[in-house]
Amino acid sequence: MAVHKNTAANKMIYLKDYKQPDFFIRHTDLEFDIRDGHTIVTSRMRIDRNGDHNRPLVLDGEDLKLRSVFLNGVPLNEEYDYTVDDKHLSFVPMDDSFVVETVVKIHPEDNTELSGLYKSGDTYCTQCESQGFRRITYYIDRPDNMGTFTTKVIADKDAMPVLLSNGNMINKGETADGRHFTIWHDPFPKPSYLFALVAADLQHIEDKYTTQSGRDVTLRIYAEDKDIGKLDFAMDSLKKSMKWDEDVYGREYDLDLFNIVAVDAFNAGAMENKSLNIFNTSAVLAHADTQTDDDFEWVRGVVAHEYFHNWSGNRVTCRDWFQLTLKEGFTVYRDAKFSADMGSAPIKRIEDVIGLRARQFAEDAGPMAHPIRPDRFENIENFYTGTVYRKGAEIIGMLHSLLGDETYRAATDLYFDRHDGQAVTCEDFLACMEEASGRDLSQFKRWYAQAGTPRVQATWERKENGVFTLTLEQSQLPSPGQPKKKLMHIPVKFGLVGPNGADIDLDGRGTTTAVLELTRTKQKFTFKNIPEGSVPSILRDFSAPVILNAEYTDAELKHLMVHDSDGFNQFEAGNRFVRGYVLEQVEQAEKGLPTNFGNGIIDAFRDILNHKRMDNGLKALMLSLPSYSEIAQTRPSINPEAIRFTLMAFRLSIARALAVDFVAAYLLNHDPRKTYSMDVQDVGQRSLKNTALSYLAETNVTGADKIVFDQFETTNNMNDRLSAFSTLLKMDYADENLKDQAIAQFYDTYHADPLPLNRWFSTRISTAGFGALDMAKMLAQHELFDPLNPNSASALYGAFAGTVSGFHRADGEGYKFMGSFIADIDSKNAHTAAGMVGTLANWRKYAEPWQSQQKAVLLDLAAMPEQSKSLHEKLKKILGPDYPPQVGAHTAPKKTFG
Ligand code: HT7
Ligand code: ZN
Repeated sequence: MAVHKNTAANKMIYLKDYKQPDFFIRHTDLEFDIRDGHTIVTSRMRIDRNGDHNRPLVLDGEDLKLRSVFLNGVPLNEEYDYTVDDKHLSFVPMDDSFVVETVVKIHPEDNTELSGLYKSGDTYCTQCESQGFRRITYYIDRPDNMGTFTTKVIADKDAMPVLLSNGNMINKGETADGRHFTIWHDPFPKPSYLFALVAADLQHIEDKYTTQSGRDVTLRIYAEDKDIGKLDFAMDSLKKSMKWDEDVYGREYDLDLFNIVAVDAFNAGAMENKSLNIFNTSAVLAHADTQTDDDFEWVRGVVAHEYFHNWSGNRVTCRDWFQLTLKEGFTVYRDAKFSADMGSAPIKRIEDVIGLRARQFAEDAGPMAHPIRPDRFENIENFYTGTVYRKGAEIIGMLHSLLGDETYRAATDLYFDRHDGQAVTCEDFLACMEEASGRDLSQFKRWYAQAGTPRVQATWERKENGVFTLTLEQSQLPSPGQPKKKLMHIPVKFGLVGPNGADIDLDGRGTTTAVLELTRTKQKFTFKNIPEGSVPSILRDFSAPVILNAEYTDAELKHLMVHDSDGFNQFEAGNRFVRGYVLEQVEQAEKGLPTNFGNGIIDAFRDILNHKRMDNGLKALMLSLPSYSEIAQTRPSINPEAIRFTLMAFRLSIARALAVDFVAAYLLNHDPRKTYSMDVQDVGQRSLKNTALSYLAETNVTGADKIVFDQFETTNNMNDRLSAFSTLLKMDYADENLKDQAIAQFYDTYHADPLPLNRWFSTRISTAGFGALDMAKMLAQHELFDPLNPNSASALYGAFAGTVSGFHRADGEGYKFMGSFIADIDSKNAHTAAGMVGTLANWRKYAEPWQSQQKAVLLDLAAMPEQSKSLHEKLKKILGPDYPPQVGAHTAPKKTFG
């Protein structure tokens, strides 16, 4: 049954209060007896006192039915020997080393939180990060308590032929009553959050990898029988990741077996449990018939990410949850570089920066802003954020830029070697960076403690004698709890693009990109012998997570768009150019004045489309408009309707003006007979072709709907099918019969396959325009919609939140619809509820009536008599001073234990 938490009991936890655990659990023998309707978990823990004290042993536990406790083999009695409440089991041990055995009963079948041991369909699986292990058995459930584990899993042989846990299988057999068991031993001491177990009826594919030192590793990926043909890409990605980590970081895999298991119901993308990664099916299944190019890239990235955690996270783990970015920021950085090496580096970088700006910058500018290493939290589950992950990765990238390739590698070698087997802090990581480089990083460390996005203003001056002076100036707005900001250490990669389009030698020694270090409020950088007409390319490769303001002329931006050798800045020049035009027009629309886009921007788009040397993938990115979120962030008071209208009008004027060019680009790049591959050129070609098609569909060119429908019907891959499906449903001028046919055909083909079915849900909502709310309401009643499955919930409600004309309706009904979902789901899956409430986080930035309507929904949620800890903490932050004081002072009904 779902658990309602007592919000009044929420307690703030501070980094400064960190103390080592009073006891360490050195080894744990676990036994899981999985029965229909319940599981009995027996745990024998070998425990040592840490230091000289007589404080009690306090074990964490949640939703457990305690059956018995033994100390050194002697049963303990609740009345005299131990105390137990709904969070802890504790007693005072006399010995310095002792053995505790507990037996508990749990109900995985009723676990809708998907934390601890739960069932995804017929598969039993676990999710223990960050505090799920305490929902399996009593334990010192914190990352600095590391020990070895031996795990016995007993279950019905026919229903669950596959029984897995961490490490190596050391025994298996049958029980006297005809069931079967396996026993696993993991020799690497680990925290409980890395524990995993799977009991299921699954099939697998198998491969082998020989490590650089010559050890053979068996690789297996498990999935339901129906999905077994969709695992090859993940296996290939795994092998490539293993090789890449050896080549680039010198890190080798350390066990004989590496398992991945795919499950349908999962609260995140995947989990890096030691040698038994558990994956959301959306992050492992990849097939041309059912997944898009983006899905394939997501699979490649997540497989790599979880594999890389074996070193950045598992072998070297976090001392406490405040240090989460130590493993997550670092690992995101590692997986991003891997993906860049496997595909197109500039495109990967551009996509990551688009994502960073849309989500992390918005988070950093709102009530949820926090440093990459927060110094306080109520519930760590709320800190798996864009800031900890994505901004955390940017900070590692900046260190890499400052240290250079060789020194960065020496520093990571030092970190892994020095801290192997330990639970450490961000300071430990930075100490290795300092030691290997001999640099003082004390100012740089502020990136770990300071929230918010710094701004950099760039101005420049050219003198007739060829001297070029760049002035950089930094500033930062206050963020919640941090009214005054300190100066940051910002690496700014810089180049000059000469009048002929070639990079200028900046120092007479062939340097074309320099890393300028901005550490003071204002600094000048001077370059000599710079030819007239050279254009500065600032913040190449987006070398720091900052907002760069630079007063470029349109001509300078066009020069960079066409010639910059840095792919990111080539994109950025186009983006800056378009953003300028869009913002001007949004201001017009806000005042109720007509919009007008002029010819300059149309010509720029034509130049991009017809550019002879530009990569197709880059063209497609440059032809897409800035997102709603990107524009919204720049507005002092957000009027969603003005932004939506402007973006729509802008797309339409481009589509009309360049209709002929888009037809040509489509025909040139559309080849329905081509075999599907994830080759970079092919991905770029599909991307450009589908962008052209979507523009084309905005016009009433005769027969455009037939072209789109034809692609939908005849293509050999989901990428093009879904793109055509979405384009067709959005078309104002399409034959309604064609739309109905496509909707029915898509559903008939994929309704039994949850991942493409989710696309059917989300696409119908995102293409419904002003009908988005009615569509979402209708689909929420669909028999195949499952709000308890996070993928399904996000396909419907996540897609709905992205619809400006549905979610941000002027009558507030969109917000109410979201609010009632959050209220319903919170008692069943707090993770989903707390995630969805983020869609209302920036309510204060909205103009009226949107602001009051969002606030009303938030206040209703805050007034609920019971909220999960996660939702409660978020509501308090989001509402800030408007959080009603009486709420949260209530006491939830006391849970009866046992
Ligand atoms: N380290 C993993 C985090 C994770 C997680 C966190 C909260 C709730 C559910 C979760 N599932 C996995 C994923 C990763 O970053 O690799
Ligand atoms: Zn991770």
